[in-house]
Amino acid sequence: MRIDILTLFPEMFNSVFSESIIGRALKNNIFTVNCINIRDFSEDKHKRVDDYPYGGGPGMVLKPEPVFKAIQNVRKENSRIIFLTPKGKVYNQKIAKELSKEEHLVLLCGHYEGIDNRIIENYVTDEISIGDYVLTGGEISAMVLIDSVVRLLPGALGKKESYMEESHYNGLLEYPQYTRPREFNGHKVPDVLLSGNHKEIEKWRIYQSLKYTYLRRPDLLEKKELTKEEEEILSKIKLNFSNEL
Ligand code: 4GY
Repeated sequence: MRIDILTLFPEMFNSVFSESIIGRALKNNIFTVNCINIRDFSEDKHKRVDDYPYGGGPGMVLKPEPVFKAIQNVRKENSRIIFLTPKGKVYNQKIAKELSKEEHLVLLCGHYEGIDNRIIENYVTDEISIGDYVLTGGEISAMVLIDSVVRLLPGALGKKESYMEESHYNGLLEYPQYTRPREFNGHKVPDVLLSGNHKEIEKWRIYQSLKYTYLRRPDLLEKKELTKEEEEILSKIKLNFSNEL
């Protein structure tokens, strides 16, 4: 996969690509990335990229010409040209999986009051929101998207880092994790995890996943098809915990 980032603040991405799992995936050629400064495509001698909004109002708008030129400079036949905006489709793991199968992502990061809408209407293929809040620019959203997509690329995660989506917990909240010591500040690790009884451990984990999902994200249970065993466990959870909803 190739990722091109169009931004006014390319330096913001330095730490993402030098540190951690994403940095390692880059070093291992799991993907390639290129940060392009939209200002490099400014037409005038003062390198201006913003202007006053037609119709009045506060703030400034990113001019269309430098953004268009930046897009033309990187776009290929099959590029997804993604604008990060609170007006976009709300991002989730399903979209991350879909994007991880693409050959080329172009991430367009806006600033000020936004980008001239003619760019969005005519040259952007996807508008994506990472959640219902407003940031000062699209860079952090682009980082969220990159992190969540790159970890799905073949070879990005080590064996020990393999991800939950692979298992049948898919679509449920994760069960709780514990490590040594067995007792910490008087708080003990659940006995079943020390029992060595793999069947019981598996049952406990399913129970925990279903319980957390029922209490915190019941909307996820609506979407998911449960096995007969899971349905049985869930009905017991409902009897025990409906008072905590
Ligand atoms: N929420 N999801 C988001 C955002 C900042 C003005 C357009 C979000 O994705 N991006 O808040 N972006 C704005 C800032 C220009 C982008």
